[in-house]
Amino acid sequence: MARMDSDRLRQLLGPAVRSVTYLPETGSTNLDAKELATKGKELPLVVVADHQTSGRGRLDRSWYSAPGMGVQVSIAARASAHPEALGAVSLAAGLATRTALAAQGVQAGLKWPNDVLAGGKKIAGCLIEIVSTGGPSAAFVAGIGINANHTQLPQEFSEVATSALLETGETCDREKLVADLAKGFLAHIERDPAEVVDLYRQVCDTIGRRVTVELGGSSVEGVATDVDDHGRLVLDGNQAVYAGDVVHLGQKLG
Ligand code: BT5
Repeated sequence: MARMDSDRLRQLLGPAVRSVTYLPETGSTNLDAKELATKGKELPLVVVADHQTSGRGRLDRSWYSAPGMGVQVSIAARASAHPEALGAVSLAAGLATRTALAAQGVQAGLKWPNDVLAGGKKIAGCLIEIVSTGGPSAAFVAGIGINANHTQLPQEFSEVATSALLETGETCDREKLVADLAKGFLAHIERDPAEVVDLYRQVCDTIGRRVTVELGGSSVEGVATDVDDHGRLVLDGNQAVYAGDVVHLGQKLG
């Protein structure tokens, strides 16, 4: 298995991150980061693994990783005390992933809230979880999985998923990808949440499309007209959706 160079990773991450935990293999980096944060480890902290045996998606779904191929990273940090900060955290994870992939030659788009798609296929996903550590503002873990150097993906989602290597034909630099992502994400969460939402609106591929949003048992359909200051998706100009799985039903409307 190709292992990340953890010394290089630490060097690229620099002093903005208080602690970096590199693991050749773990169950879930989100669980590891939550445990470290709950035990009072100084934030922000980063946990990176070359492989996850129980990688988690949203709503108890699972996240697939192939040993030494992907990027599995979790960043535990504290959100600002601003009421809109947590919505912006979710958008910031997608934004930072998109930018870090661009530095590896992958032009990706964002499906609300933070699925990262290349050529319409999922290349990365984000899972944000709140952690109770006390203190003046919420602590959270942002877990991001990126299909980096996979030469193929399991048949069950090969039609709907891709990797950086499959998109560019080049092996991507996983240590740099992690460092760019973590530093970009931490810079975003220092910003005014309204600024993050503005940046997000400029690159969100969902705005302007007819969509279905699956809400766990029910679904709504409409035209995604905006993302509001809380990071919610606005349908038809008047219905704000907090969470859900979006399906893009067509091209962007003029
Ligand atoms: C996500 O969930 O997209 C969030 C994934 C977050 C994974 C990271 S890895 C580091 C950290 N530690 C963790 O344990 N988790 C985080 P969701 O939107 O629910 O998408 C999950 C669905 O995507 C699955 O049900 C599959 O259909 C599909 N899927 C699973 N693995 C995939 C992969 N590697 N690439 C593309 N699609 C995948």
